[in-house]
Amino acid sequence: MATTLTRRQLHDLYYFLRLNRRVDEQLTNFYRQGKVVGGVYSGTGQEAISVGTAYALEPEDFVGPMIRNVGTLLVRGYKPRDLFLQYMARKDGPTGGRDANTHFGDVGRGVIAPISMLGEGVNVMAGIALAARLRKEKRVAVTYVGDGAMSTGPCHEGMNFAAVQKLPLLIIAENNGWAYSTPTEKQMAVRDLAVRGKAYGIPAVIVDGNDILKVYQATRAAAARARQGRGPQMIECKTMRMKGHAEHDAANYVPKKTLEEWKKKDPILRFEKYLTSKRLMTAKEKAQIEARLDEEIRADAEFAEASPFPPPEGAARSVWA
Ligand SMILES: Cc1ncc(C[n+]2csc(CCOP(=O)(O)OP(=O)(O)O)c2C)c(N)n1
Ligand SMILES: [Mg+2]
Repeated sequence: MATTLTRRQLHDLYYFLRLNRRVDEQLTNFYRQGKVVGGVYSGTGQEAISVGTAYALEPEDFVGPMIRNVGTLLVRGYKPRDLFLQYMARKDGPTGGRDANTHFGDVGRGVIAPISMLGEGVNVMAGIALAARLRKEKRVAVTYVGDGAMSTGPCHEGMNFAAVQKLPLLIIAENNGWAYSTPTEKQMAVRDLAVRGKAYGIPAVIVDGNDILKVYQATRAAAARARQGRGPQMIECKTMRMKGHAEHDAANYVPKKTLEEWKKKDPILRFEKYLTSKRLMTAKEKAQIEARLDEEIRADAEFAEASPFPPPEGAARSVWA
């Protein structure tokens, strides 16, 4: 795992991985306490993809995170409280209680809100990349696509368009083995999502999505190529969805053995082992990071729970049609 990251940056990566996991855990607690409006979709087991890709970008780049990419939002400056408020549909949240999961964004932070119709995010982010080029801005746009989302027509239209137009689009294909209860082998006749990128003329690499340094390095390299005008780039990240589709889904259709095998490849434990074995993080430093997380999660959970629900008379505000 050769790397040019500084010790400080490595600790940053570890912090964001743990923050991502801790936010998901807190959201699960809120869900079980009946405080969440709707469902909770976690990125457990896939944190290295969200954090590693987002951390490798420049501030002017645009990301289009999907529901499991809370780590991307955190790296982009959103706070745990934003997620807590949002999932509990509170007034002080990013959508003021109008949406109850991650359908929010902020152009100022380069975050484009997800689109629920799977595959369409590719087109939207291709459009962002096109806009950047027309304005002669050196921005890269990043779209996250699941194995299931990659089966949709819009995804293929977007990939082809980006390839023909040579847009600075990064396609992060998250191959986590499942699309709800459908395993990838019932989803597609090829083994790798990467071949689909190549079929459209998009250079594609496959990385271990549970190895944050590999994800980071692949993203840095791909973003640099895209920035140089070499067109869209694809990174297929092999990983595993470690929970059900959402909290309501116990995922009894996933073989226990598969889960046990993937548990050993947990991206956070692996990175922690790497850092400690290479003496890049001491036990004391690790404890300090965890103490900081304890405090952040506690304070933000408290803040979110104290936030009121939005007033009913404001329900029609921002409704255009
Ligand atoms: C066009 C479309 N069809 C179906 C759905 C319902 N749906 C939401 S998430 C999901 C599974 C997505 O699987 P994948 O793309 O692999 O992402 P993952 O959940 O594994 O992160 C489905 C079928 C949808 N949102 N959009
Ligand atoms: Mg999937």
